[in-house]
Amino acid sequence: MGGEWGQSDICPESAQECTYVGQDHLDMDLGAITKYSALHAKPNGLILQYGTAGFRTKAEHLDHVMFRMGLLAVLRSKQTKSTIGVMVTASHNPEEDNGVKLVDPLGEMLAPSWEEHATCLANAEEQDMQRVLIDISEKEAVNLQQDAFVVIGRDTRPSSEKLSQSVIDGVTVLGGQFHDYGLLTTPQLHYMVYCRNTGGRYGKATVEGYYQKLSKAFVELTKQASCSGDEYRSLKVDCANGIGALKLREMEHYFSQGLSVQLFNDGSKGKLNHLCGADFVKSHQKPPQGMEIKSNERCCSFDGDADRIVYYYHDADGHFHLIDGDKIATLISSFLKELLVEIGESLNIGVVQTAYANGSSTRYLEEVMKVPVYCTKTGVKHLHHKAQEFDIGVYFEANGHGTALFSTAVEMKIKQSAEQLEDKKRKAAKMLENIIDLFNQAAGDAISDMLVIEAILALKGLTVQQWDALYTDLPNRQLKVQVADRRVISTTNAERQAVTPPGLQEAINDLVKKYKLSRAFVRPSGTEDVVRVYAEADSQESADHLAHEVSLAVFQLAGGIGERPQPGF
Ligand code: NG1
Ligand code: ZN
Repeated sequence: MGGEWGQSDICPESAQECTYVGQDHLDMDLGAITKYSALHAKPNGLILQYGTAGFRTKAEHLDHVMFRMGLLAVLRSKQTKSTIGVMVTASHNPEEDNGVKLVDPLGEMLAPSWEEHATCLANAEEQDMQRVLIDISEKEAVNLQQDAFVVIGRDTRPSSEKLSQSVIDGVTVLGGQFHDYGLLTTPQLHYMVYCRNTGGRYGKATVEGYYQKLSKAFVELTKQASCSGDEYRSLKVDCANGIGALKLREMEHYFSQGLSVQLFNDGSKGKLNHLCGADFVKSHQKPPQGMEIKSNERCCSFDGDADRIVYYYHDADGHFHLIDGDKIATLISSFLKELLVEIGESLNIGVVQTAYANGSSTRYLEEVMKVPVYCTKTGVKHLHHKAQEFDIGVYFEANGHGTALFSTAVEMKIKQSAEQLEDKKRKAAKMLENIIDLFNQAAGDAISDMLVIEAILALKGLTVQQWDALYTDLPNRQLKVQVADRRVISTTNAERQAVTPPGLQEAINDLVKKYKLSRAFVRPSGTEDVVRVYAEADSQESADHLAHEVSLAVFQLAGGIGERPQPGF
């Protein structure tokens, strides 16, 4: 399955699964909806699913989806009586792709029941579209008299401008008000939604407001750093030829007192995400093209919509060292814990990871840092949700998507401490107050995370090598296997164990036993039509062998198609 319509095509049955039984509705201008919908007609037979990152596929198949997501955003806004966000992006996917996701009132991912509505609405044939729309309103008890407000952002893909216009058409035909922010990073759009729904308490809902809030906190923090000099104050940034370049360039002068950034892959020549960007660097474990790296220089890469970041450097022997989301989470949580000890607060701090987190990072956090670690299913909404359970929750996917969340009670407490405590403690509390401001608490944010990391390195006087040396990653390998229907694989225990097909988990257990310090798991991808295999072990050779053997087990037991997985990478 899959193939022709791209990565979101994972649920051909979903159109029939929608059980809407509608009646006419007087509060919608059905004539106008029909008329405009015809201008954004759905290609016959196209089925897409609202996956972990919204809808994603080739840009030319998305016009109707955009229009319909404009309609849905209005309904969600009316129902929640809040501003809803719509982001047009396909993140790290190739330039030809595009995608769309809705952002809920507190800057979070769309609620699961509305993901189902999104799928049904996107897949309804033209003649059924109105009925589905009405039925969603009824099911969700939407008051159609309520005002609606939608904010829209888009990345730099050539297709994004036109597609965001289709979203606007959908919003207006249902009588919604909107603000089009134009070009934004994904986390900036999340920030705007959060600001607008919290009466400006979180920040000003403008790009300028975002720059000012983050930069002020960053400059305050770095003023306190005793280490100065170029080594600490300069950073090379690979912007994946995407929106991150534009926004970082706009923002640069706000924080230049504390950090000087040199931008590469800024979109002036290369193609978006092509041989560059965080996803490329993480999955190929090598530096991006288009960036000259001298030994021990600190470098980082954003992905195409600037919600992921990874760091790296070349050592004196020319070896490449990747510092991924796990090590970022470790640096951040260690620093936060130290500050809490200094302030004398015993707050409940937790780190949230997925099964892809390197075993060494989990061990280091639990055994050395004594920080509790939790594992959730893949996809930031799961991590974000879990992180909200703590006073301070730090979450990162190994691929560099993550942030830290602070409960309202903690924010208040720290604010008070920053005013009341005696000198040394007050300084630590003030630092924590600024760190809280520097994090984008609505979503993982490459720009915000970069500034947090840079501030911590400067404050602790850590070089990139010292940071890297906190622990040594276990060698690991990720592979993809093509199967006829990846839904035959179901998992449990935060995706670390396969429940079906029968015999697969037993086979993996037997293979894992053959290697030292080993671990392996398989899961169906939520964004590609493949099964993902992950293995780690005490040596690269063992990790590679284990990954290959597990791939063969998947191929045999889960209906592999095409060529059998071959050894060697
Ligand atoms: P899938 O395709 O479900 O593995 C990938 C990433 C996720 C997340 C989503 C959304 C890995 C192994 N998986 O999901 O972490 O970022 O894309 O973009 O990195
Ligand atoms: Zn992204």
